[in-house]
Amino acid sequence: MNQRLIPTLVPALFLFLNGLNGTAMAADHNAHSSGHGASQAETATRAYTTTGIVENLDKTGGSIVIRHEPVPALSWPAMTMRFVAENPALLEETRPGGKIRFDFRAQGSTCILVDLEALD
Ligand SMILES: [Cu+2]
Repeated sequence: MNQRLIPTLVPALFLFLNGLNGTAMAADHNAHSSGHGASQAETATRAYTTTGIVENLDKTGGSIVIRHEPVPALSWPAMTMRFVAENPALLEETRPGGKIRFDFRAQGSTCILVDLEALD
C-alpha cells in the first residue's frame, strides 16, 4: 500500500464513520417524532392508546409528562415524555403519580393527549 495515502484515508474514514453515526441518530429521532412504519398524515390523524404513570402535571399550561409503556404501532419504546392536552379539563382526571390509560395523536414532534382514564 502506498504510505502517502494513509494520512488522507484516515480523516476520510473518520468523517465516514461520523456520518454514519449522525444518520443513525437522526433516524432514531425521526422514529419517535413522526412514527415508524406509518406515514406522517396517518400518524397525525390516528389516535394511539397506551398506559403510563403521571410524572408531572401542568394544569395551567395544559400539559402532562407521562412515563409511558411502549407503543408498538409507532415503534416507540417505553419512555418519559410530555403531551399537550387537547382539552385541559382532562388533566383534572388524574394527579402526579397516578396510573392512567390514555389516547394520543402524534403531530410532528408534538404529541396531543386526546383522552385519559385514571386506573387507580
Ligand atoms: Cu414517547
